[in-house]
Amino acid sequence: MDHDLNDSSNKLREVTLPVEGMSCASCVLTIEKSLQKVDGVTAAAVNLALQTAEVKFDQQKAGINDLINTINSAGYDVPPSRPD
Ligand SMILES: [Cu+2]
Repeated sequence: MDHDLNDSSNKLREVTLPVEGMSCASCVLTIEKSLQKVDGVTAAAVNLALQTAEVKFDQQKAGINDLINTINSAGYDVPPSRPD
């Protein structure tokens, strides 16, 4: 039988990333749509007031670097922050 150390409930991870450079609702939409296109991302919610992006993703398909790269490609910065 399989002894899988990766509990399936741990595959999904949720992170909140700081995002710099957003100024309006369309920035929010741009980032949300970009993140939602990333393979493994199941949900993305960007908060303009807090300047954050809350992302749920499958850790077997995507990593935090993928999320940061995606935000960067959309034209916004993710400043280095406290881990998690
Ligand atoms: Cu904008």
